[in-house]
Amino acid sequence: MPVMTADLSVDIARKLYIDRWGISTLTDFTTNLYAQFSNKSPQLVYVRAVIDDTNSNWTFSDGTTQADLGSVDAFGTTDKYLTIKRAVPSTDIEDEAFTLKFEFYKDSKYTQLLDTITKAMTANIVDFHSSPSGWTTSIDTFDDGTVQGWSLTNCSIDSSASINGTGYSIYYNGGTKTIAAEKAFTIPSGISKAAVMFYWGAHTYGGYHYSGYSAYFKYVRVYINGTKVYEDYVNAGGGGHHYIGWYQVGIDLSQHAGQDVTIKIELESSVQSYSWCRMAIDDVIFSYK
Ligand SMILES: [Ca+2]
Repeated sequence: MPVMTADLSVDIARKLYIDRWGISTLTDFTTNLYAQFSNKSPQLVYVRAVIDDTNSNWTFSDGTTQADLGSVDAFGTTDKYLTIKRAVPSTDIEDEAFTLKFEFYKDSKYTQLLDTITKAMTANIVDFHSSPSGWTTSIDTFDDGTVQGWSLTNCSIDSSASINGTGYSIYYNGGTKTIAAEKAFTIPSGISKAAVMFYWGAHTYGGYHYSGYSAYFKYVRVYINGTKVYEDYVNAGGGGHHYIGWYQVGIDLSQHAGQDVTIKIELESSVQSYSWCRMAIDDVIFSYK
């Protein structure tokens, strides 16, 4: 007997942390969310995300409040990437609430609704570079030329890139590679907010003299104690030069109050012959209150 129900769940970080310093010159900014969907039913389902924000601050990157994300595999898990947008605030904002609703449909035309999951979100948009009051903040700038406690794989501290214009960053320049930086953080007990934020940037070059050769910056991933909690499928590049700029990622650690956690940041490139990808990580912010 076929049944018309689905057993669905979604993992998504519900507390957003954004360093206002890095977006202060923009009118609007976007931030990328990572959602891991699990579908324990034997049918393919289609997921639509809806932003419900009574203050109309947040939309998806195209300015709408609805995004059709495509299918979630049967008897399996599927990763989805959402980009949401807000006007840059002129002062720090904490605990700004909005709702993210996921609607699951039986059909690709999104007409037969099976299930709905609602997630209460909060956003903290704070200038962490200005020692915000109430927060305990440290920033690894690498500008002293040292690793500042980070263990590096396939990358090094280098003066070729730095978000301050002078100084150093974690850096790689070369062919196809996954680079990683790992460090342990102690999150005190009794705190209500905690996050690691960082900036990554990339510059790719595909050898244009050789048809079809290209270089791509592929993924940003973050792991807490070895478990992947964030992924962004960037997939930017191609032939010629592509300047991918600086972007920031914020990871909620508030659920780890009273614990030591290991954070691993991973960047992945895909490069063909006569091509390269330069990747950097800088200004890793650890803050809690
Ligand atoms: Ca730096």
